[in-house]
Amino acid sequence: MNKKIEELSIATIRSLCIDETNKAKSGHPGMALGSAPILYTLWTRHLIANPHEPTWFNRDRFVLSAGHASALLYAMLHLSGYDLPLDELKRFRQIDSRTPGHPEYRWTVGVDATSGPLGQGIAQAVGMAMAQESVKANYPEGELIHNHYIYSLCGDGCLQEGLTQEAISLAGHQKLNKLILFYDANQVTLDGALGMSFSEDVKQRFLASEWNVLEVKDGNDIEAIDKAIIEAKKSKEKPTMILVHTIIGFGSKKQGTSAVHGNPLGIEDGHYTKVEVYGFDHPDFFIPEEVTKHFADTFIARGEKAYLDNQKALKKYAEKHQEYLNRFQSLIDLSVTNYLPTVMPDFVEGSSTSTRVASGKALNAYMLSLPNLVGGSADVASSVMTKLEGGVNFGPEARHGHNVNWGIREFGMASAQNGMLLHGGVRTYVGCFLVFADYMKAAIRMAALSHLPAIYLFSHDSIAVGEDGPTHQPIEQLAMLRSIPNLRVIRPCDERETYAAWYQALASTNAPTALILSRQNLPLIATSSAEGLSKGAYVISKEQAKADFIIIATGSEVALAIDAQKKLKELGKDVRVVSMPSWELFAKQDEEYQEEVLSLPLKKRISVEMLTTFGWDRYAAHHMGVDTFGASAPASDVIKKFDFTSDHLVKMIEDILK
Ligand SMILES: Cc1ncc(C[n+]2csc(CCOP(=O)(O)OP(=O)(O)O)c2C)c(N)n1
Repeated sequence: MNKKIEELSIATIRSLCIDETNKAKSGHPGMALGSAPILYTLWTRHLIANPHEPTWFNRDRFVLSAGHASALLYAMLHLSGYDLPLDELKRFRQIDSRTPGHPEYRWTVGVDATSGPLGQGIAQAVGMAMAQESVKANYPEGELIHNHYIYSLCGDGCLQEGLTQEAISLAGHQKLNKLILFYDANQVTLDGALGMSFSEDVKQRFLASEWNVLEVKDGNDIEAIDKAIIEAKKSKEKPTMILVHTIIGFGSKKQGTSAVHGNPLGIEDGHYTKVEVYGFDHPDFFIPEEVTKHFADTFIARGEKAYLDNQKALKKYAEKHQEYLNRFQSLIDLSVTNYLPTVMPDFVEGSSTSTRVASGKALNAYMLSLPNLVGGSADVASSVMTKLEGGVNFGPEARHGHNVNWGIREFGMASAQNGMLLHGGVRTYVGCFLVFADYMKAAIRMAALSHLPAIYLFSHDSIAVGEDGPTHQPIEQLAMLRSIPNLRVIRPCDERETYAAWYQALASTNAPTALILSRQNLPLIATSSAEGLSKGAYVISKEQAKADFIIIATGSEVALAIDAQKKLKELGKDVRVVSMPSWELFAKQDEEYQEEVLSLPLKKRISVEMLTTFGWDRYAAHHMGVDTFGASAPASDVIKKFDFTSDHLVKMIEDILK
């Protein structure tokens, strides 16, 4: 390879990073300048993707885990022919530009994952690698049509995050050999030298987690980087970490210090760095023609050829496996509605079951027609009912398996689930106790922000957990989940609503769904309805003639509300009961419907939910809830202690109506 064009290309990339951040007067040039040769080498010599078919399913994936180095990614995407014009680089970090502060999936073409919250990118890359294995193994000779690498770039910051150890440990255990992680080891973070807070031997950590570890001593040595990638791609059993020693802010007068981590170089230092150090004496945002051609000859040519080869492979595959190919192609985009049964099963009137068990049954029923559902829990499969009966465990020896044993890695699990969905071809669910949703919060937020149809099964959904006590009894978690934009939270009241909730979750293609499930048995309510659930709230038990009052209940409290309604009737009070499994679905209904369901003013409504009352003010002026931590005792005693009984509800309503 012509050394001159390589040097010129890297100088161009680096100069673009300086110009983007300088023009924006904002952004993070440090890591971008330090790791430019890594991405240059990857892009021009290895990465396979087609800028003209940016969502091509068999492309390699790239996750910039250190999302703050976004200026670098945008420079790479522009030079590689993606639909990201130079003007967008000039509008880096400005309102509505395609170059936001941190990379955003579904916003900028060529960005494979939203990243920026440090650590999550690595976990997402791990999920991508899992999804690839699952897709490949679930089709006969799947590797003929689907087989690619997953690359990620992280910095010191990502590896300080606890989440990454969960992800690294999982990837090693799962032997995800198609995963290649570059570690930009520049020994500097935002506040200063990494040594102020970190002294562990990262290589040993990866080795202990069953990874391949390679090292590049000089981050400007592209032959050494290339050699490491070639070596990493040969790995048959292990994911590979390539530790690259780099200099933060390479070339700047402030190189090697945190001063260049998150501050643009400024005009003077920018000019000095570009001209004196890189030998790049051109106007801002200048791209030499040879560089454009170099990217066309390397990255673009390789990607286009690989794309055409893959199209040929798909055609050939069709000769042998047409039906499988149809399925393969129909499942890439995450929509599974064509596979969902349209009729609900019959439920046994008078039966009683916990909604976690109902969820397990629903999952297994839907699985019969859904070939690509993969999921599991953080070591609580038998409590949260996340197992596919008769299913095989997903693992190195059984990539076709649909049951994932995530281990006790809630955050890693939720974050990797995002990666699986970003990759596509699979639909997923993950489960744990509701109280531990807090451990997953940042990944749930990421799913919602990235418009991923993740599914969360959260069981043991109130103080009715019982003996495990306040550490295991969720109080504020439901309010937390409801506060996340674009997350649909559904707390079904019985088996029928649970089936319907699963349908809603699977039918979604661009929003995650959390199903909130009870540990304790709940009676099947004769008037519960799938259609009602789809609207978020509905009248589940009508008033006799003219309602004096409305009880709004969710999940396990719906039966209690109906019980109170009966008692109130005997006292001459005419009350309506509304089941409100989902605020978000209800908020999507038109005003007329909303007013029809909640036809009385706020002060004539009470919310009943065995969790915090926080947030319920929007639907009711009165609340029956639990605003303190719970207590450890058998469930019935805890419920008694908190007076969560229909008698108490009756008394509250009588007092209000007085
Ligand atoms: C979870 C999380 N915490 C904090 C931050 C803020 N932050 C952004 S970059 C950074 C330092 C990262 O250090 P490193 O990975 O070494 O990047 P470099 O200094 O090399 O650019 C911090 C603390 C963040 N983006 N995400």
